[in-house]
Amino acid sequence: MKAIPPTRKDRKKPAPDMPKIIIYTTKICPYCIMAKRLLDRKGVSYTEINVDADPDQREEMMRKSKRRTVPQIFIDDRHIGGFDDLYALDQLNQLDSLFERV
Ligand SMILES: N[C@@H](CCC(=O)N[C@@H](CS)C(=O)NCC(=O)O)C(=O)O
Repeated sequence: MKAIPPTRKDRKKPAPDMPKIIIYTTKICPYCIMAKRLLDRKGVSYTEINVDADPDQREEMMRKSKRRTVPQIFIDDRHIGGFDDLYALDQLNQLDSLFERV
């Protein structure tokens, strides 16, 4: 059978150049839910690391953030903090620009 050349529509779009967002969470955590809701509203994708059953990841979260509470949010290697910090950045209109790369 003859191969059909890809149409414009079939061609893959380049992946958007988004920063890597990591959110450390636990299962029962209202602040984590609020933080994820805010990120969802922003339409950004993120990696969630649940530290409930993973002491190594919890250790890493505490080492990187110097905090014990969840959530802890990182955009690329920049530590944002918890939900309050994320929300405050958004209120100051300083969050959206962190999702963009130049
Ligand atoms: N101000 C923090 C509050 C975070 C917080 O209190 N998280 C709770 C879970 S929802 C927690 O980690 N509690 C355990 C602890 O305080 O050690 C934020 O906005 O992220």
